[in-house]
Amino acid sequence: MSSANKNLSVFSTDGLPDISQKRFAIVVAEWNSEVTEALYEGAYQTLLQYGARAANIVRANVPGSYELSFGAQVFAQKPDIDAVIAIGCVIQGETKHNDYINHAVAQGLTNVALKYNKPVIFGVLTPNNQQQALDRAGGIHGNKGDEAAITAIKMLKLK
Ligand code: RBF
Repeated sequence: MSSANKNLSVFSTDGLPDISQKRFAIVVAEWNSEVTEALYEGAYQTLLQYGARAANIVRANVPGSYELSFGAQVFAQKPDIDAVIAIGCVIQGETKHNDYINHAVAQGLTNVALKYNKPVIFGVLTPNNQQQALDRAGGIHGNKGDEAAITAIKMLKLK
């Protein structure tokens, strides 16, 4: 397993840009909310930690991860939004719903980023079970929400 024994929230933060004037949208799926709330907190606090202003961070909820693409598009098309972070958690079940949702949201978020020429970050966990999700939402493998925020900041530097 690629993430075994790694704290995924250890990342290089050298040379991050000034984001004090940047505006962020965080779109959060309500499914598996124990996980997605923890991811959101990680993303939100990390943006603040690296210089974003609270007034420049907007949040919107969508019912499930499948709806993240549309939610991301609503914000990406706004001229005053610089980057969008999509937060979700799709847990594998007995059927293949997770495959369909994961592929759709990955493709959908990519499409939104390319259409609006803005960073749209894939902060979606795709675990086999709840424990794997919790391990990556503030547990032994760090918080992927933190990483999503850092990724957004790094992508703004690229732009
Ligand atoms: N949404 C999630 O964000 N995470 C899930 O684990 C999840 N599991 C689902 C399982 C099934 C069988 C279905 C039908 C939907 C699931 N959804 C899940 C909701 C999905 O993202 C979306 O909100 C709904 O399909 C409505 O478009």
